[in-house]
Amino acid sequence: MTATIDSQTTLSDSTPTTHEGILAWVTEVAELTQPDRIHWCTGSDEEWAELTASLEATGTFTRLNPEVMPNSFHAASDPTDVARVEDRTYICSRAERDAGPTNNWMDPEQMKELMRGLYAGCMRGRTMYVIPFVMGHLDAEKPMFGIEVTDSAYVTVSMRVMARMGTDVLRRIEELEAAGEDPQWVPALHSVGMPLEPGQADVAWPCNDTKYIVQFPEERMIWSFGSGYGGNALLGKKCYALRIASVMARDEGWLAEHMLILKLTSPQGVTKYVAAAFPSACGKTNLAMLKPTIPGWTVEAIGDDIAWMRIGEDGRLWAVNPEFGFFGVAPGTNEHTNPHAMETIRKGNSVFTNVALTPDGNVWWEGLENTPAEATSWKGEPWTPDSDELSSHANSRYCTPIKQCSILADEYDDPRGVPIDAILFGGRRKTTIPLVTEARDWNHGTFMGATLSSETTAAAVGAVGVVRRDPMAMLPFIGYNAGDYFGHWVGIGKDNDAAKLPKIFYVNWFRRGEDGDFLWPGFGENSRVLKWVIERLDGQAAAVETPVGHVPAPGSLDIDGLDLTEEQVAAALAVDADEWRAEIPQIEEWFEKFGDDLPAVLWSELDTLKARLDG
Ligand code: SAT
Ligand code: MN
Repeated sequence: MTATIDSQTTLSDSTPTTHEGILAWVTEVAELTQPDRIHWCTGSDEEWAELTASLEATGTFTRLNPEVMPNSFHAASDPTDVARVEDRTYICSRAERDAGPTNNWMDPEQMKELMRGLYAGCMRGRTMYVIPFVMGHLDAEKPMFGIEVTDSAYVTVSMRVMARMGTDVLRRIEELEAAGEDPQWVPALHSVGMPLEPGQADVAWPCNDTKYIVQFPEERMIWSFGSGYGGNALLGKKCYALRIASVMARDEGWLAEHMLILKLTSPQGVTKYVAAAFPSACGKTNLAMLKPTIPGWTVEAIGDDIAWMRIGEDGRLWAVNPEFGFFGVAPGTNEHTNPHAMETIRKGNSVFTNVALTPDGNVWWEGLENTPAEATSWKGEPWTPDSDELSSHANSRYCTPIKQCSILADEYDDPRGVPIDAILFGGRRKTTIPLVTEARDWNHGTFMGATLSSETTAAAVGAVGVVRRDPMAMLPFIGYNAGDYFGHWVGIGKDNDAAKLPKIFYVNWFRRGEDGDFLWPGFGENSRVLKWVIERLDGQAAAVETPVGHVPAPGSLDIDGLDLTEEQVAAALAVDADEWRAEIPQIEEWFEKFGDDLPAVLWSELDTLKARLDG
């Protein structure tokens, strides 16, 4: 064993905690993984400066020109480590049925044995960083703590952007314990899986061909090995705030969802809060920071990826964003598609991964303005606009502090969150799904969510553009049996006052016409759809009933000043019975996967849909 807690004062410059459980776990991990050094993260600016400097020294980071992008860094991953690895992601519940048909499963003890083999000595030659973090607020009623142990400085730096972390978190855990409470914390172990032998030179992006992203739901524990990429390695994000939290939410009666949260204010000053679920790389960040094109409306951002929602004392559904930063898809982000993101990024303090580097020390990606005459591609190769290859990986990312967002709503800082008025489910579909449809009631909305489908994107390794069911945009993130998850959604509707719950809508910005072009301009123009949604809540906007729900009545969607004809709008809103009939067997096949675990009301909803299509 190379490093112990006892010797850590000589190995690390910071003071560890007195918390016995945390100390015991960190010691156990150090004994298994054998790092050269242990560093307890403080979260300070000095620590950031040291870590980013060390990442520059190993070639992982290139510092950007401070004049254009202050305190910011470019990183290029190993070309094989660019996205979430869903086929290497496991829910290791004790019983296989509890992982359900949508997750990979292995017996937890078998998985631990296998991974202990991988972890043995895996941090040799490296520093082990101990990152105390909290998802959500430090002063929440029940703060959601975690301790990530990682051998990656890149992960440590990124975690500082994405989560509240450092000494304050440790102190809060100790304080609660001293007060006689039993603060829970999620142990989250991460290794890139590339030990260094004495004298062996490091590489810019250490990783391992063998990858495992594993959640142990009953133990509320995460083990990740072999990847340095965001969703696989920043364990507070998808692994904790969605997979583990969804299990906690099931047990405790709340919801952990893959949703943005936004605040919308009408010209009359009426404020509403909207949560919206879309699969990865389908525009959540753009919608969260939308700049309305309709006069007098404003959007403020609260979150762009994850919403934790609880029924409040008033019977409404209250949502918080547990994150502290944005981990957005870079390509396509520009002054038109997301001016607020651009403004947020330009303030610096950001990490850019797998985008192109320009000769003047800035970053560039496909879709950004001011195409450079030459650049270095994410693969480190010379690139020009004539190159056959893209300059940036399709899943390249910016990692930026949320507090830099000038349209961040004040409510972001309120641990109670905001009461949600409307939930949107959305996917990326060329056909069939109208621009916007309102559910008849909670169960119908749950049916819409449970049957949500989308064309796959580059956010996960695998084929792109294939239609798959992605229930509530949570397919890769439900930490338990998805049949039970649907039951949990149905239960929220049953156990609460329907009048106080959000209304549910299904949207599709990505429908195309016969010419292959998008039928709807999207981005800022989506404010028109939000306006219709809000007006439906107080019964102001007109709708027509269709077999799949209520769609805007002709003339009720505000297209003032938009370069679209009524026919084009009608095409975006059309409900084509034949297209929907073709969808039925796919939904049946999807539902059959869940056997008896599928709530009966969802079969009833499907029967209702069939009857309405034929009626
Ligand atoms: O998984 S990440 O958080 O890295 C990005 C995504 O897929 O939403
Ligand atoms: Mn996401």
